[in-house]
Amino acid sequence: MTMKFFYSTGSCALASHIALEEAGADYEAMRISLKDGDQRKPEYLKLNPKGRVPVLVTDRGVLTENVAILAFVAQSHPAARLAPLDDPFAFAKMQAINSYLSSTVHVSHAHKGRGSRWVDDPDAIELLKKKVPQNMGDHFELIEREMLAGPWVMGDDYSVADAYLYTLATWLEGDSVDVKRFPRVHDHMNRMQQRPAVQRVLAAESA
Ligand SMILES: N[C@@H](CCC(=O)N[C@@H](CS)C(=O)NCC(=O)O)C(=O)O
Repeated sequence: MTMKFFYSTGSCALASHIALEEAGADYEAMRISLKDGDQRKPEYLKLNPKGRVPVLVTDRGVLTENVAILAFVAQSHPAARLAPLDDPFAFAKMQAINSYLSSTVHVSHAHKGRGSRWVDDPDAIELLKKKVPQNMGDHFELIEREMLAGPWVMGDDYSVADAYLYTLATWLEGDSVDVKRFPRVHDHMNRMQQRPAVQRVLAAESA
């Protein structure tokens, strides 16, 4: 069965989109517009009651959450070698990084545009926004120092964690953080942009 992959341009779904493309997966990309509120339409909420992207519809059912989709894509396409599949410890290390990106870095970024998830007071929303450059800067300092073995996140072998790190690194500029502060992350972004699968996905998402 051809899987259906729901994404929105400029969103965190880019990570899973790149992984699907790198895997050579049999999937159809379905674009929705977060700006137009497609994620809150009844048909979409039937797929993902959380009202978020990404969503991957498989022959076994629906998957949400980048961390889950990335692991599923890597494990169901072993020939693409997108994760250390034979090494439980290395796989867990990769998942630790993916979880940090999802639960900490992404959440700090969301304080810029989605502050009303946490507070109602307009002054408090502004204060959340104000803190974004510092938080994102702090997170990427840690990533630069501790989580990017180089040349890829896991060292010599490319993995789905590279797609995820790249996706969140593309948000830095909009969060008023200069990526050049982090030479290894900057170098990683440039290397990602040279990968044919990444170029195909970026072209498809911006078409
Ligand atoms: N932890 C989730 C986060 C998903 C998420 O927040 N997606 C955002 C786009 S980056 C979204 O769909 N936002 C729509 C909304 O908040 O209405 C994941 O990594 O899949």
